Amino acid sequence: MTTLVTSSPETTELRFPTGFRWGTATAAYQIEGAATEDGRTPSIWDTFSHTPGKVHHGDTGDIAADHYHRMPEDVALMRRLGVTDYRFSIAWPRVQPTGRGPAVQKGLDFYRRLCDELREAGIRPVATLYHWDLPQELEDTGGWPRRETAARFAEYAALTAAGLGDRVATWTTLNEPWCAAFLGYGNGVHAPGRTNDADALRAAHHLNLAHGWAVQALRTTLPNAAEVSLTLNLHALRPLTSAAGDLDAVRRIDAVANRIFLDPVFHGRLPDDLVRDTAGITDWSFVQDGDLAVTSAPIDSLGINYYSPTVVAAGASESPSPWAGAQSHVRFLPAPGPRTAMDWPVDAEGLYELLTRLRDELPGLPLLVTENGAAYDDYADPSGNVRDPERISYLHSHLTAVHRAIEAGVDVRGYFLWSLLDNFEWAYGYNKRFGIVHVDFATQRRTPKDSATWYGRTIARNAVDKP
Ligand code: IFM
Repeated sequence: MTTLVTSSPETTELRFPTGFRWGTATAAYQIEGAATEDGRTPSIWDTFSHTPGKVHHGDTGDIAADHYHRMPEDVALMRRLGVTDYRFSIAWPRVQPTGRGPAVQKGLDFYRRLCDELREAGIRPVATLYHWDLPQELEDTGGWPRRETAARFAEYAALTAAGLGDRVATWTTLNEPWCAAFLGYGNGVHAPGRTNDADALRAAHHLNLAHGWAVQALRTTLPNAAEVSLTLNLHALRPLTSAAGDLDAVRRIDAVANRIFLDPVFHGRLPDDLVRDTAGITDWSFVQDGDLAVTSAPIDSLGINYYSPTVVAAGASESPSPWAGAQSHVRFLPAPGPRTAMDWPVDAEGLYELLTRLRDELPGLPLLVTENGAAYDDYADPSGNVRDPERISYLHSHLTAVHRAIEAGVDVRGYFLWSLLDNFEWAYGYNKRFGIVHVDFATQRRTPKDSATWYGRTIARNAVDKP
């Protein structure tokens, strides 16, 4: 663990450990654009966003923040912020169009140039192999509910590691497999938009398997020093009351949202209660002998994406839901407090709860907060400034929670702010702005918001003010 330099009663600041990694995060489909350039083929998100009624306003990622053409400008923005790390994702349909065959050199070259630009700026490249842009051809042959897709992913991981292994410091296999499985195949609000609980559970298992096979491929291909990781959007769950029914609601959602990934990946098992709760949907016979040894291949760190907590109680919620069987036993309630433009409650305590849970459950495993941030209705005022005091307050409270977790003995190695740029926010299109840099999508003009200045100062101090 890094040395903790912490706060004393007299100081007015909360200081982070020496060597703490300060980053920003983005994802390929949300910022790159250039959807048909240099051999890239459609992903499930191209198909989904071009399907009428799926994305707000009919927005697509065809152009997005045009990062594919403006990458050096965006790296220069990060250099000015002083970030130590940049978390980006690699577009599978750019590197291995259609999900089969050899890597396309032009696709790899874009990421080689990005890494070179980052290195030049003194920024460590942190790459995610899958942030939801499955090649459409692989969906057409069954998508994540099909086992073969996991094998395809391992091949793509090996090809990409062979092409970029000399440049990328940290490799993350998957981003938020819960969303890929349950929003993509459960309630269908994400691509590919399918609504079948059994498929969602199969997808979750095959994503775990894809992760495990990819870890094996990365270990074989990469230098020993490479860090291999996974990012989960774990749910910070609260019961409405301490009544048994509400506590059982927490258990059910914990099984289908958290332990469905944590148990196979870190403990080599499936949660018994998950298998029992979902018996009416599937018999889990798609889990083959040896799979759980694969899914639990050791990794070097775990990334946590956190935005807000979830309050649950006994009851029932609407279908289609992303909760595979739990929906008829659980209802979801609004958490109290202020809300972001996503209508998500602002509650940093949930991040502290998750981090301390992981300290106890996975002792010795370094953690990274790989996403945290907030959407607000930002705009450039007549003098060209973008004032976003609510975002600064959100970031401050969450960094305070991270600091408190470190003081409580959690080995948090870094924090990646979501997001560097305003971008394509999936089903919300360009209607939600998470960036600390404002993007005028009509002109692609970038304007750092007040929160960017605040974050830059935080990085330079390696500290935030005491609340
Ligand atoms: O924009 C997304 C990101 O792609 C994954 N995590 C949550 C973010 C905000 O919704």
